[in-house]
Amino acid sequence: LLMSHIATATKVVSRMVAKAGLLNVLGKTGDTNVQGEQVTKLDIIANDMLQAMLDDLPMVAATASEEDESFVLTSAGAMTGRYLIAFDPLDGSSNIDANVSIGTIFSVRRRATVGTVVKEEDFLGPGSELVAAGYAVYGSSTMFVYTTGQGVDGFTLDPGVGEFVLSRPNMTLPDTCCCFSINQTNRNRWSAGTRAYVDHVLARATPRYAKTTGRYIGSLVADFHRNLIYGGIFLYPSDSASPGGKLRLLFEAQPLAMLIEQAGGSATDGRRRILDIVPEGLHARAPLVIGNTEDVACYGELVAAHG
Ligand code: AHM
Ligand code: MG
Repeated sequence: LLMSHIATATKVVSRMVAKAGLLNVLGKTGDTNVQGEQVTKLDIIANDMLQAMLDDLPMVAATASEEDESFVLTSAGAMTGRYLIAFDPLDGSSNIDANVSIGTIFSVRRRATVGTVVKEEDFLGPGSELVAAGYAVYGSSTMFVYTTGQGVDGFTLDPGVGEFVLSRPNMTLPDTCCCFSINQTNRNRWSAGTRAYVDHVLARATPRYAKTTGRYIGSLVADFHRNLIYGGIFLYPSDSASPGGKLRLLFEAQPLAMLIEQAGGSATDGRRRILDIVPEGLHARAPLVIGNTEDVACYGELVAAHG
């Protein structure tokens, strides 16, 4: 029931994204969010839609969003609900106005005690405690991909009937590093270890990287989805401008780390497994290195050697 409510919300967001150019919902609102980023009109629409779909579910106690400073109690389940939902309602929002793929990322956590008022700390467990995670990607088709800890399944939205149809059962990473994804304009801000790894890949001198190709969309969810299908590695490392990383631990890194591990891959911050990191706050950030285990490990070795 919970998955179907989240999936329904993503169907509505998918329709809004598809019609955005016709409905005067492109562009920015003029506000900045808790992250200090420009808020787009579709960010708000997607945020409101997810919150509304989860508000009347007695099993959900509260939701937390990348767009909101604090968590929000639901009307139906604030005291009794067993689950806490965290989401990035519209990831990749800088790409919206250019019709480039964007998406929604979510995670589900079971709270320790039911029947008490939800506290922020209830959200701040390691990702290893998640009971489900997933995303929708609004691309050339809309896909809904999720895990409940027993593998990863992908569903394609059939717009004719308005239903998600199982199109990629049991998704697993192919064992090739097809795609290499990093924003290389940040190079002069990287650590020596990150530069060493990027140079190693770009040299294409080892069998592993001989056929690797660079791919970077700038929508994490779309970059992740492509790499899950083709194999590869995505990196948003710490750099001198963002020493703690740019991406959000709760709203982006944790759910995608659960998915990648379920698909046979790994996610680290360069040194630690993402799912072991305890967030310091709802909007905590983390460096993210995610993809095939062999490649994530290779990055870790070069960071350990060079810093
Ligand atoms: P957001 O669109 O939810 O704010 O997410 C941040 C985005 C990610 O989707 C993407 O991976 C990253 O920021 C791109 O950052 P950059 O433009 O610095 O390469
Ligand atoms: Mg995001």
